Amino acid sequence: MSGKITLTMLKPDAVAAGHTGAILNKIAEAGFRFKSLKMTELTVSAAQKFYAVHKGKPFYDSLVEFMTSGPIVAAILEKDNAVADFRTLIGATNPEQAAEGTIRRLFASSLTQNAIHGSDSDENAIIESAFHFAQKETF
Ligand code: 3AN
Repeated sequence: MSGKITLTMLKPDAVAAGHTGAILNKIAEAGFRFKSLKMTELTVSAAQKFYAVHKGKPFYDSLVEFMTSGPIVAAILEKDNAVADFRTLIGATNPEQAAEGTIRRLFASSLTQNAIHGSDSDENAIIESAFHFAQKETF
C-alpha cells in the first residue's frame, strides 16, 4: 500500500537562485498539501547523517559540502501515492535526463546541484520527516 507522505528539501542552489516560491507553487498545483514547512540549514554532521546511505561514494563529500552551503527549505507533503507521484514531479536525479516540465528540468543545473530532494520510499519518508520536523511542527 502506498503511503500518503513524502519529505522534500529545496536545495541550496534553488533557494539561492530565488526559486523557492516558484517551486512551492508547482508542488501545491500538483496536489500536494503542506503538512510542515520551514527554511533551515544543515550542519555538516546533519548532512552526513541524512546522506549516510551514500557514505563512501565518490560524490559523498561534495554532496555534503553542497547541502551545507546555504539555506534549504524542508517540507512534509501529503497526497495519495506521495513518494512516487513526487518523484515524477521532480524528475530524474540528473537534470539532463529529467522529463520536460519536471522541477529538476526547470530549475536544476547539474547532478549535484539538482534543486530538490524527494524521499525514495515510504519508510524513508517517515525517517526523513522525523529528521527535520517535531510532532508539534506537523499539521
Ligand atoms: P535522488 O535525490 O534523485 O533520490 P539519490 O538519493 O540517489 O538521488 O542521491 C542523492 C543526491 O546525491 C542527489 N540528489 C544528487 O545531488 C547526489 N548524487 C546522486 N548521484 C550522484 C552522482 N553520480 N554524482 C554526483 N552527485 C550525485
